[in-house]
Amino acid sequence: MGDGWFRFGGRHLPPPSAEPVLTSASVSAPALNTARSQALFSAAQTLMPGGVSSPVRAFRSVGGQPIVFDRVKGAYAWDVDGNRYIDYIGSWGPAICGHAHPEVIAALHEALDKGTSFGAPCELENTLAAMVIDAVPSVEMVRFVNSGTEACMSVLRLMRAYTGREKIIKFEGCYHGHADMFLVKAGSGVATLGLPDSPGVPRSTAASTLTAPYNDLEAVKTLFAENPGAIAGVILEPVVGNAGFITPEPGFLEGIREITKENDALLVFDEVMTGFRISYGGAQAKFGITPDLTTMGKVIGGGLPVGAYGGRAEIMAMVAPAGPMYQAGTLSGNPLAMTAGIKTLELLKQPGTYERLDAITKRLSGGILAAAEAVGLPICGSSISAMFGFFLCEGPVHNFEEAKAADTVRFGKLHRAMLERGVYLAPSAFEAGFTSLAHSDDDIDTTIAAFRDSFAEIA
Ligand code: HOZ
Repeated sequence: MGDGWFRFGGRHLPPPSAEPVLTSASVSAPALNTARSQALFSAAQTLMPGGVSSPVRAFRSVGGQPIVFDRVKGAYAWDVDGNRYIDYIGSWGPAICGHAHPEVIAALHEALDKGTSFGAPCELENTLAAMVIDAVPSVEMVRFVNSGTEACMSVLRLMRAYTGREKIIKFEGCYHGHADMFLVKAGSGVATLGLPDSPGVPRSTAASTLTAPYNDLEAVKTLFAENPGAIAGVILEPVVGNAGFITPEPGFLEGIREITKENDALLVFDEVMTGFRISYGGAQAKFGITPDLTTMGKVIGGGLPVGAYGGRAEIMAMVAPAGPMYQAGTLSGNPLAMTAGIKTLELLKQPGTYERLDAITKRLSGGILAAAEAVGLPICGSSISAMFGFFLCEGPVHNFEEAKAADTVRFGKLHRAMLERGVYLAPSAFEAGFTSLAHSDDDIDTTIAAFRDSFAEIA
């Protein structure tokens, strides 16, 4: 279903250097001065576990030390040593309009003067809720939370409350945040670090989470047959972005919809990554499959911490105070996050947005493929709208097992080679790439040229 191609304290630190702009790609890359990044990261490691606030960004699976960012704007990130990178992570998804979009920043300045958090209803919640309901087919009512993890753990409670059943099915390699019941064969950082399922998760909790390979309808049917009347529902990434980028096979999403209906179970699309990225209405609008419930995050917060879950009004009526299923949050629906989300969705709604995202991402992904093939490197990958990915293997890749067979050691070398040429890719073979409206044609060309030289270097 893809679009065609396979495939520390830091008390004494050096001052930032002048700004070398690493835009042009040449086979031998200019040496990257990251002295201040390294000093800061050494300091960070004495202050925070692994030196980071979230694992993947520690560069553990690609080698080398992480780059410490100073600022971001448009398609670019600048590190503390003054190096500029074309950024294909976009804060892991939110920056679809480009980092620090001037209209988002202006709206935030205005909102800031009214206060940072009300802990009381605010009109902006109505506005963003109405926009989400209008855009996302499955969503008739929505609850705002503060992260994708919160959205997914809340939706799971709702699945159980509504059905009176405890078990759920998730797919191997899919990542639905770090709540206990989802840390079973999980993607993202768990896959990146090659961790077994996390210590600290009660065995009894993990036992309620059944898993199946992605794109395998028969495995899902078998789980339902083996657990009659016990499965509350199925949760999945309709396009996987946390096991690398894996697309649903034709008929897979349709099949899951049918199986869940047949078993009176709920279907949940985790659209934390795909929501407002694959299309304005998310993957469900793109593929025409309507789940019962949807989780969101990233783009709907416009770069501020937000998550949301929503779905059929009858199910959402279970959520407190309308119903008995408890879920709450001090900062939920805060005016700054709502403001950034509203402005971001307004920008995305403008004509031509998704056509542009689709065109540049296709060109980028096609260019990556061709560059690898030109030097005889096995590669497979694809793109949908503003989301892309590739695996260094023959492919195609349909599930997590196949994704894990790709060459992750070579990916680490590629990551470093790209960094030295001024391109910042996700520091993991198990994360999707993200483009934005701020990426220019020149940025895409420069990136493809950097891939060409990097592949030549590592082949
Ligand atoms: N959950 C994100 C990746 N899918 C965050 C990664 C990080 O910042 O470590």
